[in-house]
Amino acid sequence: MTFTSRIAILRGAQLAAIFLVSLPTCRGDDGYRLWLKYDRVAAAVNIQGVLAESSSPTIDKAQAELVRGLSGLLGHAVLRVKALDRDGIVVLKKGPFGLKKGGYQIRFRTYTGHRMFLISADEDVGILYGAFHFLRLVQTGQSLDSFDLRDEPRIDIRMLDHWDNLDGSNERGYAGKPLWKWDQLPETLDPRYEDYARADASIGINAAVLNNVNSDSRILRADYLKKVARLADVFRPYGITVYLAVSFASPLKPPGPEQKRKRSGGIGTLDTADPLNPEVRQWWKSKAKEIYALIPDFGGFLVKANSEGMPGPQEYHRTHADGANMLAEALKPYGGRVLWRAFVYGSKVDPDRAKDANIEFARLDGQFADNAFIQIKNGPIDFQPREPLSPLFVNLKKTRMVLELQITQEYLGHASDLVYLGTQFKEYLGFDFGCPGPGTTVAAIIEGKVWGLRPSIIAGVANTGSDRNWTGHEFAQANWFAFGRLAWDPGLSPESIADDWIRMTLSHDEPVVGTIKSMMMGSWEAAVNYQEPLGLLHLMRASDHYGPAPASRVNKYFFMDAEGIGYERSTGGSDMVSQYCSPLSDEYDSLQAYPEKYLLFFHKIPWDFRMASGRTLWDELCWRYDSGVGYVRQMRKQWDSLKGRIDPDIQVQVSEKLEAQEAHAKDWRNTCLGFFATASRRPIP
Ligand code: GCW
Repeated sequence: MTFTSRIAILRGAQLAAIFLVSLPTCRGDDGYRLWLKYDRVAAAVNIQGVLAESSSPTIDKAQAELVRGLSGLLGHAVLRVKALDRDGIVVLKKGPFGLKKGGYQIRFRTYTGHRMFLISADEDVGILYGAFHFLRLVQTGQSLDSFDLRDEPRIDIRMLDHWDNLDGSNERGYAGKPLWKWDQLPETLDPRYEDYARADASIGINAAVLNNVNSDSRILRADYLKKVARLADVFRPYGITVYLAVSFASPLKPPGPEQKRKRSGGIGTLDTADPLNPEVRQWWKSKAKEIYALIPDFGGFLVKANSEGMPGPQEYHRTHADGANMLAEALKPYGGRVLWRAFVYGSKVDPDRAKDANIEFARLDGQFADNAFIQIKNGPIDFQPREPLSPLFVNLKKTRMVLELQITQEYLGHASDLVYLGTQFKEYLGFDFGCPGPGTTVAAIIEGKVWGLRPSIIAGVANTGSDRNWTGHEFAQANWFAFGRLAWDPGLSPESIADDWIRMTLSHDEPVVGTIKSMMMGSWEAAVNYQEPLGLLHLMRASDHYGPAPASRVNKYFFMDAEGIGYERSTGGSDMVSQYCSPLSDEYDSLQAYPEKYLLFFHKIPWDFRMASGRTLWDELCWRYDSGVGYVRQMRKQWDSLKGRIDPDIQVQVSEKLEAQEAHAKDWRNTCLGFFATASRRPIP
């Protein structure tokens, strides 16, 4: 299979030759190389060698990546060189240039008579990121004569949270087993660890929580810490800092056989985990000391406390702040951080689950140590297909926050549905609360621009696993990619990110790129429509969160009767709207200037309510479900039209998945509308 692609045009003669040729694609692609495919591209630029002015583990990796990548992309050997003695050398240069950590410049220059590319940064890791950016420019065929850019990350810590368990399983993972082979560590290193680090670094990810937030306290045992240290050694040259999710019960004695729930036991010798108990505090301090002796740049702890059965300070009548601050104190001497999750709910706090996290945490604002962060999921419930943003983002004004997004498709069709999440991440990051003033977007808050609190952190629950293609679905790779790119720069457009990913992963052929991009761009909206449109929630099967299983007309998430459907969270209902600030609270309270996408999240609406489209709510629901199915059908046609123009193996795999997705979407539509019809008693048009 061959195709012609024209990916770059040299404007002006200032650059050495770039010319266009037809090239074959690589056949039988197994997806392992992700977007770092360094197959020959149709454009050639005169690059002969890579010169590193200084050496360090990270700069050496940058140089090696450039040599490997450029040799593949250009189809001739690009060498490590020691002198700038000819044209076409990429020079890696360390500053100071006044760039922030991770930032870099890429410039085209003439130096001592030779034309060269300069990648410069103040820190080694900036050179590595610059190298990956340079490769991306070549790989995506961008015009090289405009190589004069300066790029810096807008968010300081860009983190993946792996929900990987120690027993070889992973929570909400759909791509095989966890990446880390705990039973083989620390003796044996899977080469995949380094490839994981390369992939992360290529999109600017610089932190990883290695284990599940439903943490097994054994992760803090000396034998496991050695395994963690070995992984940290692999990741360090790639600028990735390791964090661990820890159990609040860790200082307790191990669980006895009579304790059914393993989570209530620890690895220590104590009978309490009370955060105000001096022995407990000392236990954590000693543990921190032990960790930092092995991993000097250890990032810190992520904690899920008093949530879904995980232990926490409330068991000892202490607050989340007491718990977080105790850990913060233990980590402080070493520069470590505590990321304390706000994902808490329970009928004791408020019957409306959506209110719980805000009630529990807003009242503690100002009480957290300066190295303690509250990690907040985008929505107030969970990672539902679409949710309004959590009000906590504007109610914590004196507390550092982490935005937690979900890359793994727990509620969006696992690894079988093609759902591009770049658009979702962008919608959430760009959401403007409008108070204390316009421009109070989630991104601005997280970046520290609103309340002035740094460092800034964003986390994404990873979708990686042991599957050969890392993410189960080829297109789920794009979600990992998009997360990293948006974490680096929330200002990027999801469309341009998709464009890069397609060109790096699937094809340079313009019509092919256009078709795939158009499939991706509407795919999240379509999945929302065929699963839970207009702010509906939790209609999926309770166990695995896959497929429709609406159970009862009156439940925790919505009510439905002959009158209508939805959850009344207005001032006349649970009053959750008052957790937002004005003008948003008024908007959500009213039915007028109403964003329809959240309509049924905030209100119970009569079936005959007139929607913006002119349709009644009932007809709109039917229309939305059906349009979601229609979109998938359309994606199938679009994908089929690409036969022969993309790698045949990937074509077949994705084609099969799209077929299953259409069946999945139809199942959602038919099941949900059938269920709603039992209350609406209206025909499905
Ligand atoms: O939505 C729930 C998931 C759990 C997950 C939890 C959380 C890791 O169903 O599997 O546990 O969220 O985020 O803690």
